[in-house]
Amino acid sequence: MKFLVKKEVKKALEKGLGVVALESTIITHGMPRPENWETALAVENVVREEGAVPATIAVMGGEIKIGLEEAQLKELAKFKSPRKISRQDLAFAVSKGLTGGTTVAATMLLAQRAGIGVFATGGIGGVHRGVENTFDISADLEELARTRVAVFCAGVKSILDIRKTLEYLETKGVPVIGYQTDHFPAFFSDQSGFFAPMRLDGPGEIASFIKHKKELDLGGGIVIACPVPKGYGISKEEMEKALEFSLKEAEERGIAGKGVTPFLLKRMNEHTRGNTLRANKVLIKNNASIGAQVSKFLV
Ligand code: PSU
Ligand code: MN
Repeated sequence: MKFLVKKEVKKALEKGLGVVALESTIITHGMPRPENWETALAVENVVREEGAVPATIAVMGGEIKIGLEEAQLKELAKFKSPRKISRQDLAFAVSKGLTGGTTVAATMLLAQRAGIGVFATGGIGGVHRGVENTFDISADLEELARTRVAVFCAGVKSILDIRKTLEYLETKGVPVIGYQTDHFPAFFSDQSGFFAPMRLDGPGEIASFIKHKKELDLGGGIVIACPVPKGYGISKEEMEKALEFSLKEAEERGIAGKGVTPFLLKRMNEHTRGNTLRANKVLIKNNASIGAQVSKFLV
């Protein structure tokens, strides 16, 4: 098996510099072309601007890559039918020499193996609406319960059942922190109608929290929920309307399993005439920036 850590990332880890892991399903399945490639590159640059080193994680030709060169990032963004690789798919992708984006779950576990403790993404997976019929609960939640990585995200996608997702995380003992907010954000909008169980207000506070959690040897991850920057969110009404249409379509077309999230994201973007994509691009950069600031406090 090839587990390849990019030179720049390896050096940074050896020197104890800040490193931020980035997921790649958002590139392969979360955004249309060419925005996927532009955003992937922009997010890496944001991390660099904050003085940390980005490590986009993916599987290419069956090789696990911790950090991609620019050309590889482009290749992944343009790849014809990339896989969506979660924990369940990892051994299959490696053994068959496949190429694909790693989900939050797979990226977390690979980051931990590479010694990276900070990870930024758009939104994590969670408990889907209608779970009582589908049993659809993202592997991201189980990974958060078992893998010691701090995940910087914009909360939980509004396409999910947010109440049940928060309950699940509580059951699993995963701390959920609102970053500079009392409210738990809902990805495209800065409020979900639920409070965040905890609130912290700066990179130093987050770093201190991470250090103490480690000292307590609690295991498992942390969700740091950063609201979408002001002016870029979408109103609850617009989102709910688009979601209602999209969910109905998904049901009619019999979309299931790992296809659900990419389908809903795509249709939501079409229904909102690009507003969800616009929000997505801004919020992922914001999360990466906060993650990078915190990573420097941890060294
Ligand atoms: N949020 C986005 N775009 C995405 C995802 C989340 O804005 O593409 C991806 C993440 O990789 C996350 C995955 O881990 O969706 C969850 O998929 P599922 O619900 O099938 O577990
Ligand atoms: Mn699922």
